[in-house]
Amino acid sequence: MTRAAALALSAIAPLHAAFAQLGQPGPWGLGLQEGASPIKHGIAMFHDGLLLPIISVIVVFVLALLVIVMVKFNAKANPNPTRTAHNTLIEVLWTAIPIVILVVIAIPSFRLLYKQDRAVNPEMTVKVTGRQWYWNYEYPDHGGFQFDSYIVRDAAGNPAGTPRLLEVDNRLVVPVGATVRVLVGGADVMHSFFIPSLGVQIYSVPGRLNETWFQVEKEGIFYGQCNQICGKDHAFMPINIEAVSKEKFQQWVEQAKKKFAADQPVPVAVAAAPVK
Ligand SMILES: [Cu+2]
Repeated sequence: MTRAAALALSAIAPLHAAFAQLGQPGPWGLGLQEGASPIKHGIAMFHDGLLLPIISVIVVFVLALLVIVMVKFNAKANPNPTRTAHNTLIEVLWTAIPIVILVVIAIPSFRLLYKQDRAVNPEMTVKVTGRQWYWNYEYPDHGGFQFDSYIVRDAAGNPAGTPRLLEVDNRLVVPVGATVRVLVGGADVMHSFFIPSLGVQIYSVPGRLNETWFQVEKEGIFYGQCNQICGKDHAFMPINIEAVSKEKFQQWVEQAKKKFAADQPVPVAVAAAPVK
């Protein structure tokens, strides 16, 4: 790693700690959120370990060229400019080197994208439906109960002790350590299911079922938000993923089955009409 890249990394590393509050933003936050899933670790490695060093080297190189040109080849220092029009070697180099750099970036990038794309041996599936302006969660492997998840806020934007505009009434509860397949659909317009600390971002598109997965590594609440402009309350449809132990998850499932037994999905045509 170059000195510039090492400097850039050392400046960012301590600030990662500012995000330790379970995936919500913190003061002076810079860089990526602290990760809690294998995909997020892959994304952080890809960014901090590969992209940032490459970008840093290119920035320093281009800046050095600019300074050299300004100092050595200004009108005063160099009154008789050369009339060179071609240099085959340089032209081959400035074509070939960027290609090599892009290939070096592309290979791990595609590897990560394909890893994100399909769950390998998922232990359970949840179905997520984006609606104007809330989320609907369904547990097809646990009897098929489903419920809506709305933002909880007071006049100041957040009830005491909860992060601003990120709290919901019903969380998406999952067991810690389990590979959870997520099927994402849309009921009205496009939304996006986005949980930065788990490395999940997938579009919720009407008439289409998208797939992704996550595996939460520690217990806690992981905050996310809709990430596709979807109407007037786009900013007010947060996502809470609560990772609990397998035993607690089973208890929650039993309670949720009773609690949400009467909940029926809102038909798409009704949901598409203006609500509230
Ligand atoms: Cu939205």
